[in-house]
Amino acid sequence: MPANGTPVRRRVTKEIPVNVTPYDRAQIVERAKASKTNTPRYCQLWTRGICGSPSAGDRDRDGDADAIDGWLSEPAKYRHTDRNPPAGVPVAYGGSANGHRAISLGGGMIRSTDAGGAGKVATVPLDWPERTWGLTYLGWSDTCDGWLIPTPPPPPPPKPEPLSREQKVKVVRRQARRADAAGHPGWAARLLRWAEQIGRRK
Ligand SMILES: [Ca+2]
Repeated sequence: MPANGTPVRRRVTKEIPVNVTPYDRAQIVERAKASKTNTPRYCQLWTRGICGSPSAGDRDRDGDADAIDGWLSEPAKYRHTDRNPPAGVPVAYGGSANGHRAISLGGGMIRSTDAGGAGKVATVPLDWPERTWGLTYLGWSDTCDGWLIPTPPPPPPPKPEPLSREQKVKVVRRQARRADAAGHPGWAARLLRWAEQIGRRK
């Protein structure tokens, strides 16, 4: 506290909060695979429903909140144009009035509305909407309608194997040698007795 008694205030630069989807990438893959039917032509509604994202609104003011609006709503830094989308993110296609959106399953496959016929969700290759509907692949995004899709938490590290009796004896003997070398013969003797005790344990 400074001499005048006023507490020091630290200026903290806060990160701009980012909205996050309620499902992570792994959960989105599971949700997409579990979905079998869709309202025909409502690919954007289905995609954002799988991700748990809000509507992107009608960004280009053509009267529809569609896949094109969804793609336009993704922040530039979260858009990628490569053809290797990871699993659990939206992919987008242009080249028609409404465009198309689907969910990447990874490995070049997507889960797409109307791909099994009108109203039927199916798993097809990434270029299927291009070959079948004449669309153009635009890319994939880390976000869905601007909400960041979290990656699943890493698995907990494996628990270390418990030491065997022989290993414990070795560890304590080593500690005893170190204690002796460091000029603590009494402590070294106690450690050696302890090592003997461990060695005798059944
Ligand atoms: Ca629109």
